[in-house]
Amino acid sequence: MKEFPKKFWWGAATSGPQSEGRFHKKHANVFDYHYEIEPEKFYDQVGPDTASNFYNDYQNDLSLMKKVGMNSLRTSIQWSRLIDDLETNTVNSDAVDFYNRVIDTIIEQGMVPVINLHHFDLPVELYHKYGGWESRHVVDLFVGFAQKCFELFGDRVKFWTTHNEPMVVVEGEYLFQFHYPNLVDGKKAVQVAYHLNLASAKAVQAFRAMGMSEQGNQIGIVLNLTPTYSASDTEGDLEAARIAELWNNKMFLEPAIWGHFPEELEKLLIKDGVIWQTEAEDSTIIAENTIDFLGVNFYHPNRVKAPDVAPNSVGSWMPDRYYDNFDMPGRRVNLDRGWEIYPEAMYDIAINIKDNYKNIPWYVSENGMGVSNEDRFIGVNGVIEDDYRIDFVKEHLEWLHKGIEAGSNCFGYHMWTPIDCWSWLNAYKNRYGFISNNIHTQVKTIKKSGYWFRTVSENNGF
Ligand code: BGP
Repeated sequence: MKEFPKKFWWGAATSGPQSEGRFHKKHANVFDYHYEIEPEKFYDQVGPDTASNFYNDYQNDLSLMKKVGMNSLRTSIQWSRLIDDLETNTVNSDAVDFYNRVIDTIIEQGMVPVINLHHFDLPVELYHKYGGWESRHVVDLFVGFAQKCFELFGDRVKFWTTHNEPMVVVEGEYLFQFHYPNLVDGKKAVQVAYHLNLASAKAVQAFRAMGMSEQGNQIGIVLNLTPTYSASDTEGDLEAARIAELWNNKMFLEPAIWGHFPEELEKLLIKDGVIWQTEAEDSTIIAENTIDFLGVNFYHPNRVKAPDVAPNSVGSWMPDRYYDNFDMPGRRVNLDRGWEIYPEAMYDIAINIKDNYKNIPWYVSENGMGVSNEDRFIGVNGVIEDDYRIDFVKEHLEWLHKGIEAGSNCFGYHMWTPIDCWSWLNAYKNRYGFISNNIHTQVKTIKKSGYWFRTVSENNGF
């Protein structure tokens, strides 16, 4: 029996834009807008309009979550729903009412609500008017939105996070063209990464200035800590891995926990002429407003090798001039999503946090397996028999457990996701939930993994 620490969070994560549906929303976020202009880019042309209908179905959804043994749930408040006037931060009363009902119901169902503030869902007007996260003004507007959330819901929500996977915003929007506005602009990407860090620190500052910590509340950030493994021990491959790690992980992890950017990264960006613009007070704000706890999303490792082409080749600046992806022969893969399965990384993450990041309290804020066409696994009783998901979670939990035994301060494990939800460009192609969702009827049914998770949660281990 692998027993986990007392009061361990057994739960799952979703987000507003992926679960609620667009109902009654005044503003469009970048995804709502992208779907409006290019629906063909989305799998089967399914957009975020209905998503998993959480806006209408939240009571039933939350009671199903309770049934699969969840004692905690992360979702997000949509900026594009809560705020009516994006400049002055007046709130939308229907939205306040909706989020109040959601938070109250989560608590009534015996789950700890964890509320995230930004899950890739910038109101698109702020991109069109100001260039979104390229602009300091947007940083300040975000802080205003965050303050409203703390003020309205901080009496009941004890755990807050500023961003979910901010690096995905940088990469999707500014480097590799998988999120609107699909730019390829290394210099802007660097500035956006800086502003997202600044926005997080400023939101933490506002949180503390409002006395949230005195009320026993905590604030953190959710990062996709994809550990980097070099293809070999040659100097070139190790160097590639070091720089990939600096860019992908330390860019957000070091400011969040140590209060400053990694010196080596700053030097590299200066040498390449792409360093961010700052203002005098920023470094103090970042230094003084580090996080209380960390959320770690982990799906797959990142394997790299020395680049085939020399980094000083002629062309526009991209961070991956310093490393190429390495497809390790013989790796295990979830072919539906194309991601390598490497549960040992859970242990490496746990030890990295323990040894290099103050052994800060942290939890696995997302882990999971997106599988297509799960109807092929429906058993005689009508339940999806997703044994592959149970095996996947077990293996990850085993390695996590070893990390905890070695002293890492992990306090929970959240699956992506409770109920099959809408997943950006992939829409409903890959399903991750403990609970399936028929997107035509919105009928939701617990999968075998959901029943299994309930026993794990009840036994605090397996
Ligand atoms: C994470 C995001 C989630 C979710 C998940 C699954 O990066 O935080 O929002 O989407 O990945 O990935 P995908 O939807 O791309 O399959």
